[in-house]
Amino acid sequence: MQKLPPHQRLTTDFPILHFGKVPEFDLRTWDFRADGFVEKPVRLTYDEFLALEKTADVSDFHCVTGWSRFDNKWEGVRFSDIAKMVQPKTSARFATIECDAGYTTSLPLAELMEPDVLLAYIFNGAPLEPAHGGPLRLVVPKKYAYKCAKWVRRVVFTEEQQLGFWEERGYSNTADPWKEERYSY
Ligand SMILES: Nc1nc2c(c(=O)[nH]1)N[C@H]1C(S)=C(S)[C@@H](COP(=O)(O)O)O[C@H]1N2
Ligand SMILES: [Mo]
Repeated sequence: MQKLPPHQRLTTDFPILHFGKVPEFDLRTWDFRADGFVEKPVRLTYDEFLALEKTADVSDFHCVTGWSRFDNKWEGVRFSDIAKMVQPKTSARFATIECDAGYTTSLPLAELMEPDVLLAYIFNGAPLEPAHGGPLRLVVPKKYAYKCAKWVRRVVFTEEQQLGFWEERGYSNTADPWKEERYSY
């Protein structure tokens, strides 16, 4: 039996929640970049991204506002596979995820390297809808969902942690739902 983190309630639908409006994109010009403190920065087209090794993972999703959704099947590329490709310098200890529409979040590399952290483009067997972050979103099952950035375009490896959009506005930077780390105070 799955458990809910403290003070979360279960939902079976999939609420749509984000700041601003769903950004437009054109898969013919869309690209994904991974750079910063790395040996081999990359820029990939959508087709090149799809050609990377694909991994599936089923995980639970916990929004800091109090809803959780169990058993989401994500398919995409493991963050660790991207890291393997770009080869972070030894001084790189964090990454900032940059998205269309200006959203950002960041995490320690140690947490991003977990095998359940994906850059996902398929949700429950179908192409990820734009409203849920399509064409590409980050999925970090062990964190509140504001770490699960939608519309990802770039991963920047950094030496110091840059605070993300919600983290700058009072939400916890560590965001562990099991410890109920909702706010930064
Ligand atoms: N780009 C972007 N990603 C985002 C957000 C956002 O405002 N912008 N909100 C986050 C929050 S708070 C949640 S709960 C989830 C919601 O994902 P969903 O709309 O697919 O349910 O997206 C996260 N990723
Ligand atoms: Mo959220």
